[in-house]
Amino acid sequence: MLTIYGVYRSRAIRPLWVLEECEAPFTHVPVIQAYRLTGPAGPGAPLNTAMPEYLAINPLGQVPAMRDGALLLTESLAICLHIARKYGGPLGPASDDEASEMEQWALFAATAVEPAAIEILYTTRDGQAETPTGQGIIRLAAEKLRRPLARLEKHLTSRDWLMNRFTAADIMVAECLRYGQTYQPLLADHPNTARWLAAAQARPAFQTVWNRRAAEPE
Ligand SMILES: N[C@@H](CCC(=O)N[C@@H](CS)C(=O)NCC(=O)O)C(=O)O
Repeated sequence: MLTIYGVYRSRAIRPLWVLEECEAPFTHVPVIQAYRLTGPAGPGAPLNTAMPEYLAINPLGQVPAMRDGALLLTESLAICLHIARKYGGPLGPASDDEASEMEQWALFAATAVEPAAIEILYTTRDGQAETPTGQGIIRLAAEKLRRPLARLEKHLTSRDWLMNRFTAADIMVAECLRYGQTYQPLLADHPNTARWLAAAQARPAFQTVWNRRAAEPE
């Protein structure tokens, strides 16, 4: 049985969304980030990323991780690709070319979108979005996203999804872009991308994982 380690309030939500879409059975081990706990090593602390038993699974001390038989993966997008290919049916690639296309979108998500989008998330999360410093950080992050968003916007002009149907590519890019979504001008200037992201997030599988995320303690 496939096992996913990581709470919904983490990048584990990416493969958990893929699994929800493909309705594949799995075991969920809700490992929480140690930095979110006051006493991660204390008695009664929940299973967390700093515990030796989790470091034995991922020495980086980060979630998610995935075990599938003898295979252990510790990168969220690699896990998404694996699940989509092996269990996802149409969510995964139907040919070698589609596999390459999907890998391209995974790398685009991780390198062109996530680093700047997460600056927006962290600045907002830390209550800095309205301060002059925070606004500067967010404007700079939005500028870093200008070309990736222009690329997405053009690509989505005549398409509903990144590939010729909804796939794991949409999940990976949508989840990375979500980090920047709180900054309204970002999507206001990119209507095709806004329409695509809204459609992805309206899917029942996303709504399910999002509600599970909301049910977890902040
Ligand atoms: N590139 C990794 C990043 C994983 C990551 O940063 N996970 C965060 C949670 S979203 C984490 O576990 N942080 C705990 C820590 O860094 O101490 C991936 O995409 O899986």
